[in-house]
Amino acid sequence: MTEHTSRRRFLKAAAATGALAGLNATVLAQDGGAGEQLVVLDGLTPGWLAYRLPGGAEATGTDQNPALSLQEGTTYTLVWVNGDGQPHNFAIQDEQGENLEVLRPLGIDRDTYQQINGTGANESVSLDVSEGNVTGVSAGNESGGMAGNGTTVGGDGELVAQTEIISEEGAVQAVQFTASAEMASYICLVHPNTMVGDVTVESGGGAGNDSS
Ligand SMILES: [Cu+2]
Repeated sequence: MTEHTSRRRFLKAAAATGALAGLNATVLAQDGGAGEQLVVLDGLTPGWLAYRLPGGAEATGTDQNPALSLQEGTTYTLVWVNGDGQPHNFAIQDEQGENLEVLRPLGIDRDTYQQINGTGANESVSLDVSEGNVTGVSAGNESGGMAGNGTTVGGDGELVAQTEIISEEGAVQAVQFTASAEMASYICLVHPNTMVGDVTVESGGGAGNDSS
């Protein structure tokens, strides 16, 4: 507990003293960097499957409800597809089972989801996010996968505690969220007993190398 507090204090101090290199790197990684902040799930009534997990964890596509290991303060983009035509949605809960109001919905169309899902699981990818929409993805080298069709979705900047329920097989959804220590699980609120997995958040982020 003390450790955690002191680390937080260190982070605050680092930010205050202008250790902005780290901050810029995070922003860069969000819309241009490695695929480590990208999560790709398949929503199925018996459980979520993962095609891409954060932090380079291996996604088998067959393990049900794999844990999401996140770094505190890092922003992730999560895209998922309705895999079975049943109603599903997405929320992140704390240990008490409260839905956390941390999700920023992004527009995405099926083609873009397919492009994202077509990238190799350990391939580095960048997402093109423009005006609240995921508009394209480039894998590895810049192979210009820009599909500039804007599927408009409301409220840039508005955070929600749960996403809309989507019921059509093949329908897709995308959200962004920034990992915080209170996050404990991800869940479909229609199937809270089967579609639920752990979220673990490692505090400190990139501040592990305090060699001052
Ligand atoms: Cu569900």
